[in-house]
Amino acid sequence: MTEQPITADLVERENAARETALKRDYEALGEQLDRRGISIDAIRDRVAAFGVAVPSWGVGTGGTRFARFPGPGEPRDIFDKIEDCAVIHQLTRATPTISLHIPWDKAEPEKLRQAAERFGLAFDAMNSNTFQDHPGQEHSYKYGSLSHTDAATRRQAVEHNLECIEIGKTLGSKALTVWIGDGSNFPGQSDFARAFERYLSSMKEVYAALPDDWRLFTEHKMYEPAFYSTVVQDWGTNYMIAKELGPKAYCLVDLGHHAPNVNIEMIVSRLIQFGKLGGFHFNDSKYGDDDLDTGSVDPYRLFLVFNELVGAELRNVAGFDPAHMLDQSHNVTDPIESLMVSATEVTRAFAQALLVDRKVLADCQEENDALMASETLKTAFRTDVGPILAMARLKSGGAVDPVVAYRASGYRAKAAAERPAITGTGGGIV
Ligand code: LRH
Ligand code: MN
Ligand code: MN
Repeated sequence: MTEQPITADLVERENAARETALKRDYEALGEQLDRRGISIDAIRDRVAAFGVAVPSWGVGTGGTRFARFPGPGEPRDIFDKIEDCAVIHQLTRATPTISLHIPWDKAEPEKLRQAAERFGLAFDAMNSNTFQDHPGQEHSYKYGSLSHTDAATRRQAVEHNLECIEIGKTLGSKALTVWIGDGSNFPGQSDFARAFERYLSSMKEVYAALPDDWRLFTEHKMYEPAFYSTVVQDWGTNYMIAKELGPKAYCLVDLGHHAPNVNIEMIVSRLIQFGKLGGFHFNDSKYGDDDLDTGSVDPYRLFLVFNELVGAELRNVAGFDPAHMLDQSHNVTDPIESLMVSATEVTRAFAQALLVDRKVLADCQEENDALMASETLKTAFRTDVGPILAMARLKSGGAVDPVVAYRASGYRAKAAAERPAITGTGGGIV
């Protein structure tokens, strides 16, 4: 029997207050979709089966390099984080997995596994961290990690990745995500080609240690912490890495890691076409790697990404199985609320993309009818799929309105009573 952090009574009570209105809204939308030849129940069931992973590092309050303003009831350790993740999944039914970051989440693997199992949760991709120095490590990553000029530092970074795989094996994870901050701040500081060669040869060692049923995700990012050049800076380099390493290597697309105005949905399409799309870190941004809540700034872009994903699925693209993960930093909100809303936004984009009339769209493309092609997408995007998402949650035992139910539960106040307050600190959160 899996445990739930919030009492079932509370959720039922909150749902009962909303059920009648929801059923009416669902019926009205069902009728509308029926006229468009779409079965609302079929969309609801697809949504109910959809999951996005919560980043363990997202449930604590984030910060910038200037300051961090912690909220009440901050998780003290990974076990508190797992409990917060359980709240998110209990109410949204959309986040059955957690993505761990090592060594931030380091604990006895078997205990981690049991803690998640207690709430019916599992683990998504493991994340390694060679972009910071950690207590007790011998060599510094100040000048790089997997691409460092010093062989001993590279070895240490490789070993860390191997350790992440080992921990992940116990946890039932099936993927390792590698993001490095390696790069340079001055023209001339680093030899681009030699740094990339060193990176590739380190990554070949990591790749060689992957179990047969694992995938390796490399995550590119244009800049930051390095501000002049970055070793794995864009999707082109990322694609070369995945090609060079082999069939278990794929590219991870973090929505915040691109140059401004880059057409991310087109990058997604290219990676799908050439069989190298591994997965996503969902978030939103206005300027750079802002790690804002998914869908909070540009929900249309999120929809356009999902439009590519649903299109690929309908084309039955061989081996197409991207991992969906959130990667956000919550500086001014309750992280649990932000993550619940963000998970909902991901499912919303998925549901909207399922509504695209693909036959009409393909015809418009053939006929070069630019305006109607765009309108076809907009028709799907403008459909308020809220009742579908709420009904999917209700049917799966979640909350019709997760944020309202969460606030009514008093979970944060209870957590604050159990978890001692953390005072504000300097920045340093990635
Ligand atoms: C880098 C990044 C990467 C890290 C996470 C904390 O900006 O997106 O995925 O692992 O942030
Ligand atoms: Mn990321
Ligand atoms: Mn990032």
